[in-house]
Amino acid sequence: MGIIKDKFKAKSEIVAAEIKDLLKEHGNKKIGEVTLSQIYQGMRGMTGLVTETSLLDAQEGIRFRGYTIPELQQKLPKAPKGSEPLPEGLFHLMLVGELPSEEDVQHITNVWQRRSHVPNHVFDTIEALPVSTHPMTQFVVAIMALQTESQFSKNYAAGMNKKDYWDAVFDDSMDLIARLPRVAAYIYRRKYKNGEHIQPNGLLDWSGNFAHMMGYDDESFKELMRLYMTIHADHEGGNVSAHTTHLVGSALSDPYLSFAAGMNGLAGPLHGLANQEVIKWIYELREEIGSDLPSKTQIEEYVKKTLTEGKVVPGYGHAVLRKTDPRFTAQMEFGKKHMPDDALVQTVWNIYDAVPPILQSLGKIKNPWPNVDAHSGALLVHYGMVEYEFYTVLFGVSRALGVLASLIWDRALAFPLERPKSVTTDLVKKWLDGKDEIWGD
Ligand code: HAX
Repeated sequence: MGIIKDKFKAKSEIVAAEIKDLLKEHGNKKIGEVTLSQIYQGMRGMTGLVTETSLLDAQEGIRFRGYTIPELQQKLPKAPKGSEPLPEGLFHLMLVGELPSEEDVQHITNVWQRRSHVPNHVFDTIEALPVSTHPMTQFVVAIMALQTESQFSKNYAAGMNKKDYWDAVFDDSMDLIARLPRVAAYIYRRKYKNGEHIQPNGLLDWSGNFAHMMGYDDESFKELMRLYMTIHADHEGGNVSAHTTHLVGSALSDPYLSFAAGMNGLAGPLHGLANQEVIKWIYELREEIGSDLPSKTQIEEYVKKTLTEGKVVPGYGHAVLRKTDPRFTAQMEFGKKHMPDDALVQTVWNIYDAVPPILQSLGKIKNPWPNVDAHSGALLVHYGMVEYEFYTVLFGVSRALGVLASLIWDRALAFPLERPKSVTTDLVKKWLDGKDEIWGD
């Protein structure tokens, strides 16, 4: 593992020194104001975290270390004869802040191949759950079962020096990323393919091997997995899965505990579970109207019905973005290239036509445009992966890349326990009446 670890160590020491100087000189500078609405309404737009791996712009979408998704598609190394980026390359970029060479990417593929062994007790733990258990629950339970392997918690118990935290978090994170595809594929084959498991192929890249273990050896599905694993990896630090992993990690919970916590957040329908909800919603729409290719008018009526029933239109809206998500666009491009005539994919595009004006007309929705989850399921269904309850697990495997790269940075930069201040409404009222001085201006 030397090469990537040494590179990270050198880089993080420079950044840690820069931050020290920066805080010494500017530590008391104010960075915006906090409003009452923000503390009651999900802290939108309140800057309160540092995440090095990526940055989200409301108008433009995500940039990973300064690079947009189309730029990554152009600049990151690809599989032989492939045209989508290898997520190993994105991980290198997020971790050390530099575009990788082909050799850098091969090195990471090799490291993850070498470290991918999953102990038997993890499979036994999954087997102890009813097959009907939601795949995300099985996934989180499996990650928790893997926690027996944490080097960080063993070293901590043995009295590790705080200077070495990052090193053990690095090792755990690499092991965990290496093992997740095997765990996720096991859950998929267990639940949907009669428990007929497929052994890993040690010659394939991380995503290609994941596709193979799930039972999809079509080269264009492997390409989809490479794109999918790249675009879902990170979305700066405030989203629920990233923030939770970071928060739990700040208590020095090891990477397994921290990542499992983040995955519990990803399993919520307003976050990662939206990718299953989108396909479920389209299937229900198709069933209701009795056609595989609903017209724009039929879609519009169904959207209005969804809203009247007090439900959200899954795959639309975002807490930060105010434009079509570039991750949606990247998947749309993939669809146009590989399956332009697919009825479900066309339906996703027709929904894209129909939904934004309706959401906009309500006047309260800040972003009527599609997010990443509006498109992903339809591409998977095209290749026969119809089991939509599994989709959030795919998202989770990818998300590990970003949140664990960030967790390594958190420990290398010696970020402390995260503990913001909370208040009661009673205190807010007293403050508004000018009666409380503890929380004044
Ligand atoms: N359908 C119906 N109503 C919506 C909506 C949608 N797609 N998006 C927002 N709204 C509603 C909100 O529920 C809120 O209603 P109330 O005032 O009645 O509570 C109002 O519009 C204002 O919300 P907002 O400020 O525009 O959006 P938020 O920042 O509060 O929420 C969400 C952002 C993503 C949670 C929201 O847009 C939503 O629920 N979308 C549908 C679920 C979804 O696709 N989630 C995935 C998001 C991306 C992601 O994390 N992927 O993993």
